[in-house]
Amino acid sequence: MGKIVIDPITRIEGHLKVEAMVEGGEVKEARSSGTLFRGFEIILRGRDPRDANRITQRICGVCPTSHSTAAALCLDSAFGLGGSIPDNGRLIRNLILGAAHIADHILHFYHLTALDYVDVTKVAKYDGNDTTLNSVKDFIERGELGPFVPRYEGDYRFPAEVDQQLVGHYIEALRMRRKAQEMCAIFAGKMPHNMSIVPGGVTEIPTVDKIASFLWRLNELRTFIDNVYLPDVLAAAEFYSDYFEIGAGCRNLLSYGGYELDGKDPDLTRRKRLFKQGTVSAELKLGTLDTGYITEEVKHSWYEDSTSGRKPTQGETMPKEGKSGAYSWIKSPRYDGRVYEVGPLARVMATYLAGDEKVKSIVDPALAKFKAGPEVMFSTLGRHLARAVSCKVVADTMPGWLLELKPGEPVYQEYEIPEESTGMGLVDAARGALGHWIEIKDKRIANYQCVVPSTWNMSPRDDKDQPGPLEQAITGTRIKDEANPFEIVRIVRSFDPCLACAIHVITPKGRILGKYRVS
Ligand code: NFE
Ligand code: MG
Repeated sequence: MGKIVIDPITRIEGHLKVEAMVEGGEVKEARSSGTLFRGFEIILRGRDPRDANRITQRICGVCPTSHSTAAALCLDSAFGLGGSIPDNGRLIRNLILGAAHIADHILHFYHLTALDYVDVTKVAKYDGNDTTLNSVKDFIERGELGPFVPRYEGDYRFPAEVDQQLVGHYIEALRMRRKAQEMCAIFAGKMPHNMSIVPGGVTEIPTVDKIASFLWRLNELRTFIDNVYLPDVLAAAEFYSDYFEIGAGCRNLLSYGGYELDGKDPDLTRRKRLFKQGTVSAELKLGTLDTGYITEEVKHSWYEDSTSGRKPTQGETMPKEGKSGAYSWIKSPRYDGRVYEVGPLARVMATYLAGDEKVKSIVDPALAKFKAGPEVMFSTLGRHLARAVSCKVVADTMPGWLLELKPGEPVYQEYEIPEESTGMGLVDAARGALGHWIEIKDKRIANYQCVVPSTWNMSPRDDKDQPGPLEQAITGTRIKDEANPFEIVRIVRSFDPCLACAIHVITPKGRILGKYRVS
């Protein structure tokens, strides 16, 4: 058996190593390792509970908005505010999170994953007047191809003019991301780490001026999503349609849903949301979400075994570097003892199976184009398509939220920090189900636990030795050339991994824990 080691995987967030054992050109076994230890749950202990909202945002520069949303929901519930956030506060939270997700999905498709399918060197043959493409051509002629190389050489299949067009979209997408970040900042105070989302609501008030500033940017982004992003994903699906059959993984999906539609139900697992909460099985059956089934296991992670299998409410983060049999700093979250994938695929499929007309009206025609049914969504391409659908659904819903805002009405609900309490915040981050849990004693944080999307997806084997979602997705893949395993990186990137989030724990002394080879 040959062994492929990709360390680190580039064009993702953070330090991920993937090992694949290959025999007869097929991956027989895979291992996903988070190789950098960090420490936020430990940092939070003993602090004012409100600090959770500021500090957990620093877990990650890509998805701080999701962490502050989860923290605010967690603190709302701990402070007895669940179901009583003023409508303006609820809507502004939705708008900030939606803008962040749009920026994030565009970032992932164009700047992280598209280069697995697009051959940038074809711009060398460009002979038109587009100044952007001509400047890329100049770079190619000078041999300055970063950040497009180094890369594993893919089996690039687009005709040259489609490749050229996609490189133009890569550059255009940078401008689009900026617009989306500006939208966030209008109601978030600043980006990337917002100042506005707080327990009780938000601190930013709506004005006609802010609504108009937000709306014209949103309109531009919606035009880009409809005319560029979604068509580009469908073009990738057309030329690389075999990736509807590659990288399926565990075929269990878990969604916390997201975007409060009325915010009234204190139970977050039942609250009315744009994207639905639930589980999705391989048979495409929708199940109800019960957070009592969530545990984190650490048999193969560098943490004390005595902490394994606990629910997040009792969770502890006790590092044990060098533990035998372990190979990752990522824990293994499990649901009812089984392996679940989270992400746009989970939230889109949960919402689709709940019969949502808007989601069906995008997914069904897209699949009809390929004469395929919803079962093909369990795949590399299915993840990309679901991400674009998720992006479009949020963007198309946001103008309605803007128009519901009522300048002059409250954005925030007063509260007192309780002596003792517990709380839970659940929301789908861009990369999937994100949960925060708090225990408060003497008005301070006694325990805080984050169970994060990439922790689910990149998890190593669990206490029953079941491989994690990414490990399962890679296993069974056919590899054409072991020295150039582009099939593996395509699957890995379809999950949009974020290792900063997945581990959320740094050594205080900044000690070197591993050496990395860039390939
Ligand atoms: Ni650091 Fe994160 C998102 C969260 S991911 S990107 O989206 O929460 O695992
Ligand atoms: Mg955690």
